[in-house]
Amino acid sequence: MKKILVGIFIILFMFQTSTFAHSTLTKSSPADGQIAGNNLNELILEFDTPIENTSTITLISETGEQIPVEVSVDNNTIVGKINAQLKEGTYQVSWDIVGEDGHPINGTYLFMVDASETTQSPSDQLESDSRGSFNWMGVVLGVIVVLIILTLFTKKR
Ligand SMILES: [Cu+2]
Repeated sequence: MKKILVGIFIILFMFQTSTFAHSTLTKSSPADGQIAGNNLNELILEFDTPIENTSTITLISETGEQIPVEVSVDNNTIVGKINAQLKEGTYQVSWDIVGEDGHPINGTYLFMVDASETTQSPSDQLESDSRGSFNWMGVVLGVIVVLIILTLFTKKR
């Protein structure tokens, strides 16, 4: 009976920590501290869980000017379209979200705009990131398959 109770407590504890973990920012474009070109026209923030549609971001220039962004939320991602061309300087992104567990969470990070840089569009960048890891997985799987075939072949002989 004691063992069962201890087991139940352990399961409840694990369930609680996994269910009630705060949502956090896992990836953004531009990233924290990144130097972007002045062709930058969108911000993309990815979180580790789905977030509420009321979640938002604000973009503030180093002179304290708020740059209008058209915010849309899709599952775990916030996209902010920037309709004006950004001047050179440092910008602060503030994100203010309601996570999967209903907790409001916020944070800020900075990025720079330098006219001599040309950034890929953020969505291209995120796509090439995932494409890169997919290719890597493919290579690993390929090597494993070759090893299995070689092992089978040598065993048969
Ligand atoms: Cu939370």
